[in-house]
Amino acid sequence: MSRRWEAKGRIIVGDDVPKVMGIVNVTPDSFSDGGQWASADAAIAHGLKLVEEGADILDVGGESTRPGAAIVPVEEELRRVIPVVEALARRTDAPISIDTTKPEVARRAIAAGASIINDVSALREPGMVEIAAATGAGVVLMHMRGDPRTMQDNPVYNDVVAEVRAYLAERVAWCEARGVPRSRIAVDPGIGFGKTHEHNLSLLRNLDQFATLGCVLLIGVSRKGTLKKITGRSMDRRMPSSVVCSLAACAMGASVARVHDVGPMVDAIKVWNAVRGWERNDVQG
Ligand code: 9MG
Repeated sequence: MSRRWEAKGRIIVGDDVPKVMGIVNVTPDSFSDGGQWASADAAIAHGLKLVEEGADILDVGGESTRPGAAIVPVEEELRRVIPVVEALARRTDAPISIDTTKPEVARRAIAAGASIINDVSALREPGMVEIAAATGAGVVLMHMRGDPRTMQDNPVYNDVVAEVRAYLAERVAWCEARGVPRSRIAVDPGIGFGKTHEHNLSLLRNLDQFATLGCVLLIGVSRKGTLKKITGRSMDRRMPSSVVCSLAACAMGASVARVHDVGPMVDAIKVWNAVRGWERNDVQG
């Protein structure tokens, strides 16, 4: 497993200590915290609080990716995220990731101070890979079957682990051929994106198989429906299961955990590191 991930010349992951990516949704309809941080001021305050709690990276998104979510026009997405990225880049040293599938949003967010593109469609939109190559941004390539409107309509795989792995391998090679080196790429199997509960569990049980892709592995399970299947808990009571599942993923090779509950996740990593005799290091810059 490569433990190195760079973005705009800065090392985001440079050691074996898992990093915490805090979620800043600037959306009225996100599946887990929709509406709570929808105004720019609220989202900025929330992002700063996550940094205080120990977030290594902030992931700012203006379009919900929950199952069935509506597409947001580019102007509206820009209106939501750019002031938030600008303010957070000014007020914190934490690397900022823009969660978008739209090249224009990525371009403007990077100009406003973001250094990572978190793209649930793995840079498939025309123009996106060129922006990543030209700006030196880090990227997250996530696997998704279909799109958020349709992805949970009876997803079928013969071998979910092999198929998701092959897709990510193909996307990594495709990006490399277009000027985005492997050291700037993180891969993500996309828990909950066009997968049943059994598919999600198979992926989580076999995270070691993604290690051979030679990229940092990022995992996002926070508050997801697959945790409800296991615990029966409603959204507002999924913090403990989110932390445990994210930590289990880190123990199986993930280097970055994308989470809502940054403080509890940071504590979990500190305890895990203490138990194994390590200290939690900060992002090197
Ligand atoms: C935006 N978004 C929602 N869930 C996600 C996940 O699991 N991974 C990544 N990379 N992005 C996500």
